[in-house]
Amino acid sequence: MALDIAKIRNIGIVGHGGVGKTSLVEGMLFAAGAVNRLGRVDDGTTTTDFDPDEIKRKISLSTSAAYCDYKGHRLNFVDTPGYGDFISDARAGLRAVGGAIVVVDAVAGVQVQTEKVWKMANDYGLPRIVVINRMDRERADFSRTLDSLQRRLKGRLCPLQVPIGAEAGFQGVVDLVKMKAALVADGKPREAEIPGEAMDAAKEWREKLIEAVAETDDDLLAKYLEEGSIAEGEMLGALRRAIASGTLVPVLAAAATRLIGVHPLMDLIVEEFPSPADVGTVEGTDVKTKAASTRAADPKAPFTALVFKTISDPHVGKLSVFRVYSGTLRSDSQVLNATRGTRERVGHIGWLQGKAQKPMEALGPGEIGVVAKLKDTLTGDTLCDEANPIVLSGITFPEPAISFAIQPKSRGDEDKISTALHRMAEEDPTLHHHFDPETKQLLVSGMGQMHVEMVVERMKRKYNVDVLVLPPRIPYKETVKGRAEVQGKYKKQTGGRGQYGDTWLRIEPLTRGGGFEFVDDIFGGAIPRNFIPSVEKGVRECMKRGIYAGYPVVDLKVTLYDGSYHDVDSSDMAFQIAASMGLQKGFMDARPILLEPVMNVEVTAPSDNAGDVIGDINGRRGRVIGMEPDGEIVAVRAQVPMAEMLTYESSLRSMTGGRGAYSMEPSHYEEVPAHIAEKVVKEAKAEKEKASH
Ligand SMILES: Nc1nc2c(ncn2[C@@H]2O[C@H](COP(=O)(O)OP(=O)(O)O)[C@@H](O)[C@H]2O)c(=O)[nH]1
Ligand SMILES: [Mg+2]
Repeated sequence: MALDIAKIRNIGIVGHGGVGKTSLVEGMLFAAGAVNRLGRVDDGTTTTDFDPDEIKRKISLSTSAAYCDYKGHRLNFVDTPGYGDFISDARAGLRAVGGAIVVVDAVAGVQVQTEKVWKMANDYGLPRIVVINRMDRERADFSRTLDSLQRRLKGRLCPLQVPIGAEAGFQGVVDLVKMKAALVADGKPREAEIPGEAMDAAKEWREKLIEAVAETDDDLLAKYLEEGSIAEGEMLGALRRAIASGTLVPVLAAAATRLIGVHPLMDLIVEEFPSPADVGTVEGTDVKTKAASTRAADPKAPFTALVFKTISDPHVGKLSVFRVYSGTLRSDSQVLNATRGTRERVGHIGWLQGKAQKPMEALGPGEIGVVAKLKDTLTGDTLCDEANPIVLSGITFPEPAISFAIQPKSRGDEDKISTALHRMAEEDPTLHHHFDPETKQLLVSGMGQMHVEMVVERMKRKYNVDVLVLPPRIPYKETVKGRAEVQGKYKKQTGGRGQYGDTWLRIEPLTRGGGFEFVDDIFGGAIPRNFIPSVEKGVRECMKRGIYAGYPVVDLKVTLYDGSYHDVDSSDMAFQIAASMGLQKGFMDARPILLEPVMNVEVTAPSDNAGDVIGDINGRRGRVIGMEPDGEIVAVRAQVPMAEMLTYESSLRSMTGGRGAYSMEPSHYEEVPAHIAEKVVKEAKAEKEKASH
């Protein structure tokens, strides 16, 4: 028996790291009786922070799912990480839900990632509830936090509650709709009359709430202005519509670890958040016709689901966590991965409670489920009925911001590393890795230093390989600015048959990005036709190895315009060597230079730090190309040489007190200033000497 769609609520819990999201989920699970002990982040006992890395660090690193039944409703929670390096998991989590709970800290107020997740929720058009949590802390302040919310987040935010008591004396909240106090005693909710000291604030804020609700509805506003009040029933109806459509965002107060404000939050979710049935249909692209198509949230419709999280474990294997949009998925069946066009066998399916699975026979629309061991399925893929293929819009992940080179500590571990990285990348779409043939390094790229460090730790713990992390070698390139004409001649006469090749080469630069051009300008058979490809090959191989500092040569035109040969001693090999000798000499005569990769960098930082951020970029030989203020956050776009960005993460962190974030991607190559090129060449020579000893 599948769940009643109208009774399902899928909720994403998002916000800056450390504000109490995981604790709030735990509180709700406990309040609903889904767990019989209230787990604590600090003890590593919560349902949704079950990974050993999360327990060790006491922070969420990855999206996880849990559920409870409350007042006849199924609440599916998607708990997301709040730290910058892992925030794209929150975006993926929000893709699958019908509403978001945005948690903020009652002391810190709006933080960098709060603004990010707010934008994500906007992108998906999600209704949301803001919870001001940790109200029991010293210096917790509801109205100041509300102020920062209203100033920095776009939308109509309005308290639905006011707190009773403050800091350690925080006891509960006044429900401004019912005008009753919601307290907790021994973890159980208790309704009471509004205590005298909270009465004035309650009356004042109720008036503001009515005004805010009236403003969401023109007819209601007219009535309110005329009569000075609105009937309870009308007001509730308008409030419901405003919350469901996101035109009004209610603000609540809570102390998750003390279970204060937890029941009222669940009540609000049940009463005001839309069910998957309210949303009705999901849109996608019909695979056969390529036209837009929809699927209804109906258990009898063709099956459609989206995978929003992949968990990979060396023991359990791969788990795909998905949200069903239409139809019914049965265990032991077969589905189509419409994104990849492959068939997948579905074995056991079930609900997820943190790391635990509850096996189910069938899962219907609106449900969040898990399936093990799909072959080709990754996060963002659509699973559907084979006869009715449809692709839902996927999930986009940002490009990596930082790369490190990794090296096995013990020789022979290369295969293990590659298996581990492959597995981890399945689970984490923001983790990339590739072998760079130019620098001969295995590069691991991620969203930040902490992300890459995590990957390395996980490799050790889960896959039993120890690696060294090195800064990546900068993939410099070499070219020339001048021209030269040289002779490359190779002649050897030792014993039997000799070697003879003789070439004259003209070396010239091409424009940036021009690559390589080889021109055969031999007339009159100075070199026989059949040896000319050998000359080109000699030139190409020499370019690949590099001449000036051992980096590949680009943007070069080489013209073979003369030479000579020997009837017996000339050979392919002799001409290859001759050409290579010629190029090596001519290249150095033609004013060689180094080119370096320049990155497009985007930094977001608190506006107060804008001056420091820009000064620092200039100090890194960077060019600021744009600046966009966005509330109290400023986005700076710049181009900076890659070589100057290796230490950026820690500088940005100390400049902005951890509130800055950045991303970068390669833009183009530019000439390295002479004094820096000199150093790079020197280092390359030293390295070469070392290697040859
Ligand atoms: N005083 C107090 N501490 C809390 C509350 N909620 C969470 N915490 C603590 O805040 C820290 C971060 O909580 P966590 O749930 O991991 O936050 P998340 O990163 O947003 O998931 C932990 O040490 C929690 O025990 C609360 O309501 N009051
Ligand atoms: Mg958490």
